[in-house]
Amino acid sequence: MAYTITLFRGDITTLKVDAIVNAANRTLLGGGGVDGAIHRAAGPELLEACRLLKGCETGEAKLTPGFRLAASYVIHTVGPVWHGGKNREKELLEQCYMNSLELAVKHRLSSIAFPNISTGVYGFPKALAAEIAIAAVKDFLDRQKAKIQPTFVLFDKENETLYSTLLKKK
Ligand code: AR6
Repeated sequence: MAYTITLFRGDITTLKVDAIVNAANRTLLGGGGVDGAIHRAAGPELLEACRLLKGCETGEAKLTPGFRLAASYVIHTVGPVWHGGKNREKELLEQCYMNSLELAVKHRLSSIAFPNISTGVYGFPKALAAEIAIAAVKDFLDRQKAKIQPTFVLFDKENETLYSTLLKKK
């Protein structure tokens, strides 16, 4: 295995990795939660760069520079809103992780940090989201020759417990 999954409890905007992933909305024009924190830390240039992207579909991902962040890039992805689980939510969440990693490969990045996409305002059940996130990242990286080190950023205790339990099991 060419990668090690790291867990980090805290604020994603402090991480010095090649790319941090933003849990954005389809406009890519900012919002609350982790999106708001990333835009505040990166500075107004990030919003200008996002405007040029003309939005992003759910499950897809787009890249900008990191501007004032310690991270070189921000990969913006749009998680699904949880509507009970029968609207392709699981598949779309998986695609957020896969498409973000695909962009990391394309840009030859060697480290990436993910927030717990969709588990805040978008209401995705945390335990299910954690399983999907870990499985998607492992599945992608197991098939990938390029060496990319992934970090899951856990902002709350519940997610920290979920991720550390799931990673111990596997
Ligand atoms: N660092 C790491 N994780 C964080 C941070 C931070 N600074 N702040 C919050 N989280 P959310 P969503 C965690 O709501 O559910 C925005 O308004 C948070 O605890 O940020 O995908 C967008 O513009 C949770 O575990 O994103 C969209 O409109 C996780 O990040 C919408 O929210 C995701 O919570 C997207 O909703």
